[in-house]
Amino acid sequence: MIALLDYGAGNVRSVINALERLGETVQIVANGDDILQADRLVFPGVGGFGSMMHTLREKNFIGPLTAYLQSGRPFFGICLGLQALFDGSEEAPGVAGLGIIPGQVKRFTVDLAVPHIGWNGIKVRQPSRIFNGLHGDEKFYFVHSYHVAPETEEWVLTATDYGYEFVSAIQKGNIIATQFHPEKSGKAGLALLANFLDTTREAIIPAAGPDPTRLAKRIIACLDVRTNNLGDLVVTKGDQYDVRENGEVRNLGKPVQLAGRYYEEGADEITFLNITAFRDFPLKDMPMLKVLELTSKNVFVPLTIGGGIRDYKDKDGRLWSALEVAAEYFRSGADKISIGSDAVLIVEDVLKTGQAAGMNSIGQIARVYGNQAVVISIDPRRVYVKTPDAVNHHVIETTIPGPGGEHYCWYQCTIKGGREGRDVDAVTLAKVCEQLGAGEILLNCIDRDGTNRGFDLELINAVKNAVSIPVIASSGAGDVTHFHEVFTRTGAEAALAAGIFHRKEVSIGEVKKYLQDKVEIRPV
Ligand code: 1PR
Repeated sequence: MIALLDYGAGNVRSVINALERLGETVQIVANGDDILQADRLVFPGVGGFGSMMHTLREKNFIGPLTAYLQSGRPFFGICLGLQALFDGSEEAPGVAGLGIIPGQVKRFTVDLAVPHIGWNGIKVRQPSRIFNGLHGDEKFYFVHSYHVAPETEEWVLTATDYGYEFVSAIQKGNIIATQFHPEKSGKAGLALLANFLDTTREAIIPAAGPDPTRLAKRIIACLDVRTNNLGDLVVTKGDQYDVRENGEVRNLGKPVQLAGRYYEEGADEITFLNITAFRDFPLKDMPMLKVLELTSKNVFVPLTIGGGIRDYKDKDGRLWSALEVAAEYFRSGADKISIGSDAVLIVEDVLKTGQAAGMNSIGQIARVYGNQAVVISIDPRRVYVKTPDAVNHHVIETTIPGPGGEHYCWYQCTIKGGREGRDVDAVTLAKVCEQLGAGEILLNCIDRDGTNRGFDLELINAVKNAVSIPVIASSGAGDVTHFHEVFTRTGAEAALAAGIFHRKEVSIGEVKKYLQDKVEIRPV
């Protein structure tokens, strides 16, 4: 039995799944006494530092937690569960942390995308049992905008490079805490957690060690999901967003099985898009929640879910906020949610009124679950114009002339799965969403979707140059060289593909094999 401290702010499902996979029974801490009685305690932190400390105080957990930490019993903190051990954080000035390790939590000051999202390495500074069986060159999944800065080196367990070196794990006696998420770090992460659970294992320093460590470019498998004519939930795939063939919805497999296959093949993340949720209430019958629950039991890399995240009135007249819809997804195992149509409507509002409605879904969800949990999925298509000032939008000069020989175009955002074009361009949308609190952009392209012609590099560069959050390039991958192209000719942090993986034309392993030694990746 292992105790898990859940202060109700986010996705603890994946930590529970990882611990259960390792044969543990997990008891969720309900009160201070449960903490005091625990033999081993895991603390996965999510959300913001201020709200975390506030909730711990409100629930009267601070005293028991401090007593537990001073007792010498095994403790594993993850992400904010590491940051909580420090004196305070720039994220919430004036809010005291637990003060177990002297030092502060600081925001990244780097010329790189923040949050730091993805798979990065570790440089081991001390022997620890958690490294048993690791080579030392494994990568782990990070997602954070703040990092810890201890006053002394004494308890630094690992360091990682992102613009500069920061502390990525600490160990003080039996207290171990990592900035990265072992529960989302595939087999290496599970091995590390298994080592923590078995306190009899020997403390070692792994043989290899990268210096500097490098953030990997991510390869993401995307599953567009909807119900087919028979009422079954299937993975489908469109051709420029048209998912029907001879009147039938294309059926490329079952969501849970396909996600499992991509995990085994080495996908760095998996994204589910519920593509018809704009018209159906996404929580009705809850099939996607079931898909997430089942997938997250076997897939230990980050899961994103999109489709229908907006305020909604159900058939009984009950109003569901976008935050409530997202909360259901997080509870079922999602690590990030993606917002498509609603983001366009929010940005239209901002552009019209000069400010966002206080209750907008992007800001609301980011406040509770953290910016990194909010992805904006953009569905743009090219609109050609004759001159750069023909429209009041972000126009680019293009090397792919339009049907009338035009050398300029802008990228029009659409809603409802490409069915409705709106008067907002993709660059403006990305910029405004970043200001509203989004942590990442999933940049699709209707012109390229399903065509196998490669990514639209001009679109990706235009958006990437306008924002400082990570951009996931999507749509059009047709062979391994397209991944190399997108990573060397744009600044995209990740590349997403669907059709080539579903149709088994190229496997994720083959993509990674091709990129190995050319681009930093997480080896399979
Ligand atoms: O608007 O918040 O309800 O979210 C709906 C979500 O569903 C959006 O993220 C939108 O992109 C997605 N969506 C809606 N309709 C479709 C469709 O295809 N008819 N899928 C759709 C979008 C695009 C990619 C695809 C890549 C890679 N699919 O996700 O996987 O283009 O494909 P490829 O590698 O085969 O070229 P909301």
